[in-house]
Amino acid sequence: MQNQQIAALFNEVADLLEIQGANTFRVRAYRNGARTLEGLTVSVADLLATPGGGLEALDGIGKDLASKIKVAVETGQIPQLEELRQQVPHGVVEMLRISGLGPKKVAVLFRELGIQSLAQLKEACEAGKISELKGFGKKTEQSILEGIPHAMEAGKRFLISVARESAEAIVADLKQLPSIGQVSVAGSCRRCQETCGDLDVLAISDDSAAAMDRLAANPLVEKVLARGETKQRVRLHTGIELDLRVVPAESYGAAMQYFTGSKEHNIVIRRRAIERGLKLNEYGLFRGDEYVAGATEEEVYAAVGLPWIPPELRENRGEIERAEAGKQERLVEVADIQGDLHMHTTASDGKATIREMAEAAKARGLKYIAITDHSKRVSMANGLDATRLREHWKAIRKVREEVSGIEILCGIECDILEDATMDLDDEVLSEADWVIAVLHYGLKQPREQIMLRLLNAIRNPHVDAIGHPTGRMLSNRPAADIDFTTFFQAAADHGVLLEINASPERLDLDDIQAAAAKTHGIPIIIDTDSHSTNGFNALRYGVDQARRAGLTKADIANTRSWPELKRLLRNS
Ligand code: DGT
Ligand code: CA
Ligand code: CA
Repeated sequence: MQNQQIAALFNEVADLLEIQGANTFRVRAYRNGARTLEGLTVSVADLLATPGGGLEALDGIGKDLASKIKVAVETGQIPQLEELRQQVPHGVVEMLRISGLGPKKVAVLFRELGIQSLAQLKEACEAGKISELKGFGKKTEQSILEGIPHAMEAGKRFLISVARESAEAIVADLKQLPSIGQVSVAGSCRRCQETCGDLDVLAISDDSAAAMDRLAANPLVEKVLARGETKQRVRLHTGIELDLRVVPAESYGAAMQYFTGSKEHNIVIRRRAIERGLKLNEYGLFRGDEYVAGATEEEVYAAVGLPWIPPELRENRGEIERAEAGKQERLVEVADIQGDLHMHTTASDGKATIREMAEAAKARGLKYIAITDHSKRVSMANGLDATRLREHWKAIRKVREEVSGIEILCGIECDILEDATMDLDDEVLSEADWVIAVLHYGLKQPREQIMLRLLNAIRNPHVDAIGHPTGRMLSNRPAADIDFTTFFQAAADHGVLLEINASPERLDLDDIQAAAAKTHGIPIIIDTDSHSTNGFNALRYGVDQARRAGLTKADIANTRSWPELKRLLRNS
């Protein structure tokens, strides 16, 4: 079991306890533990394996949680959670995916109305039963009703961060087996999609039984759902299901190509094979009955007259035509990124100090960072007013003096308020090195008001970039209604940069929007929005999103040095 997975289980325990009305301190203990695990750079499994590894010494992890982590690493389970899951129906937990419905409200729906599923919740809303409950009201009822379709969709898929961590752990474990040659993840996970419906793993072996036994014994696996000659389907404790397919070496490339998808991409590739008198399937490329190729993806693509195409692009959105015309460009890579312009510290809702963030960024090879804590509107996150912000900047300048080898910018993540004004006035914004403007509240406003807010922010002479432009959260918050053509045109006209926020919950802009922004000539920044020193781990998800948008190093502003990036800004 990996950190993120255990953290997810702890969060689930906390949710379930809270739904049951348990003591707040108990609930908080699990949430704090989860947050600590999410923020760790080392794996808990390694900590446990090191004598005196110091799990208990970690912030938020006491004796009790430490022993639960140990059990989770060894068995893939938290026994208490299994019990709680028996007590609270799964459908009740699913209601938590609706934005605005926390465990306390869900508990009321469950206890007072006996609602046990999203479908029942929908019925109750439509019958007007929710608004009759104490603490709910008509507005809440309407907002719940609107959130149900999104919650139903989100439930079927898993965030890429969760999916990939599981997939990589399983691939690494299968690699240990001597009878396995190559093994790799395929499907949407290999294409670096934002979310995955299930995982697809391929392995070369002539002993498929050994491979399947090994997978079945993996502590991440909850249950074997089906097992055949060459294919096994399992469910992991996180809930995600995984297909393992065992193939012979001569089919590996063809199988990787086939099972990486997407279906839309594969249809065109297969058609190209047919046009060349070939037949392509997951076993290989054939002329009649004669095997022509299939051991590597490169030879499969070459046989249909194409260079190898990066998995991130395989959506049949023009990548095949570009590859054919020799117009494949080198996509941006994690190593190209020189700076990170969106992060938090203990001044607002971050876990680390300015200095800790700077040291961690430097250790990862970043050359500059902007500290962008929240502005005052975000009171829940201890947002800063002008006075506190100026104090904070003073502290940042001090750290800048003390830490060499990295540029530390005095920034701010400034809310664009519901009435389209900025949360901080121009005078204080004008003193910042870097201003990233964002929508946090009122995301459900009508398109006209959302656009007014975004356009006002873009026209504000002190705003350098718009962060997580749509405001969406993949698991529970739909995007704001944006007229993208107008938005991109305005950003391009005023020299405002746009962000791909790398947090796996956000990945905002998405691939299609980021590609559209590029056609307007807008430089994109990829930021981690780190709330701890481990937040920098998210960079790869942002880079993957940019790659799926077809973006190159030149398209990403923070692949430049800070002085060069500054030249892109209108205030330079
Ligand atoms: P997911 O799991 O919903 O996140 O998305 P994928 O892309 O991983 O889809 P999945 O797991 O159903 O199948 C993996 C890949 O296998 C898919 O991307 C393309 C290929 N594939 C599966 N079924 C078909 C099919 O009926 N026709 C074609 N051409 N390809 C298929
Ligand atoms: Ca899949
Ligand atoms: Ca699958």
